[in-house]
Amino acid sequence: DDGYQLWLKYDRISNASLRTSYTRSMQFIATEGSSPILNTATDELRQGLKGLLGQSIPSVKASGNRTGGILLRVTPMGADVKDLTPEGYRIVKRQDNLQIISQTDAGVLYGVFALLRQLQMNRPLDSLAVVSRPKVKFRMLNHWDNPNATIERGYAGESMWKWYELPETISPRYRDYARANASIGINGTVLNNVNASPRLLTGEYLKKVAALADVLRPYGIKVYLSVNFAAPKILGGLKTSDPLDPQVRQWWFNKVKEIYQTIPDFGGFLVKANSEGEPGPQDYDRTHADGANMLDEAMKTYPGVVIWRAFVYKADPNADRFKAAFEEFVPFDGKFGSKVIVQVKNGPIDFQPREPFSPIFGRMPRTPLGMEFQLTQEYLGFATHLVYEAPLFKECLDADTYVSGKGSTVAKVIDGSLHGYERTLMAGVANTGSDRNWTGHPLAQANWYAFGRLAWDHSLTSEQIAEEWIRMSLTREPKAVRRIRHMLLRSRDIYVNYNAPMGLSRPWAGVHFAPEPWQNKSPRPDWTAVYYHRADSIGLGFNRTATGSNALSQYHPEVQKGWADAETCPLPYLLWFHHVPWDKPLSSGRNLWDELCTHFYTGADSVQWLQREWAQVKPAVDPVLHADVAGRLRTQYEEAIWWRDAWVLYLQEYAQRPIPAPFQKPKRTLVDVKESVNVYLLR
Ligand code: BDP
Repeated sequence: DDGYQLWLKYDRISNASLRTSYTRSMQFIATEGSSPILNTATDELRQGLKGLLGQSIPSVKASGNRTGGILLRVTPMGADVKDLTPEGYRIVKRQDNLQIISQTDAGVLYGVFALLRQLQMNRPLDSLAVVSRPKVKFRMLNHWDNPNATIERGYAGESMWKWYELPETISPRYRDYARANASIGINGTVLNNVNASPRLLTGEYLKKVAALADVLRPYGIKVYLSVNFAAPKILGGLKTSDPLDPQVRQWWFNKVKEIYQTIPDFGGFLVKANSEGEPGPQDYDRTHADGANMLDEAMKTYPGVVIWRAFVYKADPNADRFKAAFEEFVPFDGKFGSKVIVQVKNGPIDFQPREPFSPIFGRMPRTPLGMEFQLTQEYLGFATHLVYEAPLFKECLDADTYVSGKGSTVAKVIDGSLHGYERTLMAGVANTGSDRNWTGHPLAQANWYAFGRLAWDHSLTSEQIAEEWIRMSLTREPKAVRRIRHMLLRSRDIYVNYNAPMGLSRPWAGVHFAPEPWQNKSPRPDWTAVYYHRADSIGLGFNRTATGSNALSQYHPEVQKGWADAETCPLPYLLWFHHVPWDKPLSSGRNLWDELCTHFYTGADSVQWLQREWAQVKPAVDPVLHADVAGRLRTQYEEAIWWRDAWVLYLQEYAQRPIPAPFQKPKRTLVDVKESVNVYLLR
């Protein structure tokens, strides 16, 4: 297996008695009614059962009086569905049939995948009954794919979308992509980069988008587009893109109409405006609300939504970038139109290996806020480092904002339960590409999987999700499952330890990969590395308390309490909020310098532990895949040492302290490391 089938392998269940007992209850599939999505559900169930049970199960129109089969039923009302939301499902055993029931066709499809998942996990028959409803309404991938097939921050090959071949040629991969997403409950996909080419909005490209929408529709997935705010000027030839200009408004109105004529169930727009050089309403002295509300109005009579990103920060040399998005957005709470969702990155800076949650969560009670996570490993070692991201996502979702008292978690903001948002959204910046195994690093498939599962139900644990993914994708051998699960669960902390421990962040310049903590030249201070760590002869870290930038004040007082005092601030967040003297004793019993070194060294050493564990599971996983991951782990180890050496040698110049025992001094000098990084940075 080359990884192409992801978690949809459906290998025959090896336990013969379990297979027999499943088969006895799965003599036929009866689908009540017919529609593209219901047909998909039936086909998926047949295909899955064929693999798992090793025999073809007939599908029939109605069960009649037969028993021992599976019924797929859509019923908009009634006792079976009244506790469900539209996409939710119920699996029950009744009159000797297993029934999958939902208010909608899509719900039945999700129920089918849930049943198949349980079979793949070899769960006993009597535990198959479940009820499930998605906690979030819009569960979508954001592709940062460009029309020229490159992917911004993509590490798994080129774009999957063959724009030059569309709409005439439909790659079979599109359907396989749809299956994978539907199987984990993803129901939307933004096809193109947030740094949006206006090309996608042309009539020619809308036909191509429509062709993709046709493939995704039977899987319950809608397409969305990122739009360039200057499109009225660039495409429409207007003199302005001012959101209050009547001609501009008319242009968008016409464009939306054209889109819906081409794609009747179009999902909506995603907008990056006035961020990192992209055009936006502020170019005309208008606000984010003015911009979003113009699109909101154009969308009024259509089903789509307007997703407006809050990823903004100005080129102000004296500002703390941490505070920027909050300052620009929170004053507009309640000012956005009825179709708008504001999409916020999980942390205040930018997808760092560990960030505190964005202070915006909980502070805009009258504006639906969506979550943006990044699956692609822009700051997590690209495709050579193993980082299972579920613990990162959970850390943010489980964080307590305290805005309505204890227990006001970010998850409750996002699922709408805290502030009564109806439009709820979780987005993941995709890690997929044209690589045969979809994600470059074979184990990075787990991040795509985990994102979908958490968008559906954020109360699942990282452990549960890892277990599912491993058993469906890699092996069912219990010892190997346990080892790999442990590897996945530890991987993110291992990476943080050698890359950005204790609240360090962004030690990069342009390429977000090679270590450059010394990087201090850029047109903007907040695009240097030294801006973030602030190393000097006294200590390290960014003072964001009241004596510094006071970014902490953006959080609820209870949250501030946890982080405001350097004596009690948990070590993983210490340098996010404090400038700490090198010799300061910490709760660990070590001083700052020694503690940092411990993280860098043990982090890098732990990659050898990953290698050893992986070697142990060799008999239980596919040999080609095993060799692939083993190779990547070797590279990861080299690079972890590279990171460790870069950090300790660079910081040592400020700290002026020896490497503490038992750790050995790096074999190279700082000059050596800088040279190796320069080679890496050559075009
Ligand atoms: C940063 C990426 C940049 C993206 C930007 C964004 O470096 O490529 O365009 O985020 O999210 O992380 O808009």
